[in-house]
Amino acid sequence: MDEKLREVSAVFRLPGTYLSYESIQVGIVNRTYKVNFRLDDGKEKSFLVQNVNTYAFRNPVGLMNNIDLVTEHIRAKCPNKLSLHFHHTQDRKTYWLDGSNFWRVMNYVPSVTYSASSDPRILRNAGSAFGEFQTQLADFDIGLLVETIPGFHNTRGRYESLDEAIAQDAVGRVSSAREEIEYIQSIRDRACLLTDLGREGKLPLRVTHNDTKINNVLFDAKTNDALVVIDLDTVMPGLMGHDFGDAIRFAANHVAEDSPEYHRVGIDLEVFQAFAQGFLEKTRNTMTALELDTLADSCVCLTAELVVRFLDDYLRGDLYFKTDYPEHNLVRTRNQIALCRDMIAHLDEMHAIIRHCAQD
Ligand code: GN1
Ligand code: MG
Repeated sequence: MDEKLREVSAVFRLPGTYLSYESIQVGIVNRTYKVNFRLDDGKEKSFLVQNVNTYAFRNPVGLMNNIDLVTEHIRAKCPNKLSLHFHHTQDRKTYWLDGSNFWRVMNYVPSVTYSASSDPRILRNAGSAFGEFQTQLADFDIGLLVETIPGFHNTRGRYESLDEAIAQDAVGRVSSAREEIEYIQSIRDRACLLTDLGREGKLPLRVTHNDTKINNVLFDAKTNDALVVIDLDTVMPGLMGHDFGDAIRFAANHVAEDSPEYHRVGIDLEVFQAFAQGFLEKTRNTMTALELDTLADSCVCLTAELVVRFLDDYLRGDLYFKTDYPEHNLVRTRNQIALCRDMIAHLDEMHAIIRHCAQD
């Protein structure tokens, strides 16, 4: 890897002398490395090198164009806030295509990230950061964006893909996932609520982030203020509930999404409330009544969608998500099913919390 990263660093004309690299273990689609350099003045500086997964992102050039437009829009609005900065190659591109490998390089922002936290302030700040991200892009022309993954949050489409994977049983795993298949099929209509309302034109299309895991917010290590929202690969036209629901699915689970301790899986309502407070503080003035009424349901929709995606990938032989062991996607599936069940059991409380936060 060392040789490759030296080569990529040279293509992006990074300054100074290459010292070392570290793999960053966050994210289960792209591959990320921190490369460390010694500058001419003796100081050390780091950069983030990413190998974009072109199996997931079929149009990486369009994706980079989306990111350029969106970051430019946010920079123009908030010139004093930290924003993502991509390095250019000699021919002024923000990417380098090396055979089938798609590379890009960003400035490394000294910061901390959390894959989980029970500190209400951190959760509130994360909610506020994602809420603000949406409001900053409220006047952005949706027509300029390409869909980096067509049908990304089309839950009905995700179910159709799952149906196909079950019918094909390409790697002979269907028999090991009978119960999971049965459960996720039984909540199909509930899971597709957001998709259906969107299609019927009852929920407004907005520019959304679409991958709102809490570890996609960088925090100041000392103050825990949110610095910037990262991972803009899936910024596309979407629904408000996609961002809220996915964030809750990830951050408000008592355990990580791939934990096999299914009995501990469940929604932490304190975390839910703290995130909702931050998110609604920024968005409640622009939110429609139906968006607000379906915000709690969106958490179930997004969790069910991930069940469908993890299960689909398991049945197809782990083509999409990175896995560390053969049952990894099945464990993720089971975990997210347990979360789905628990959310459904607590839905009334979730609705009440949302209503309360909207009035604050
Ligand atoms: C992927 O790789 P990462 O952490 O950015 C996925 C999300 C899933 C998530 C589940 C482009 O995100 O949609 O919610 O894994 N991103 C893509 O951990 O598919
Ligand atoms: Mg991502």
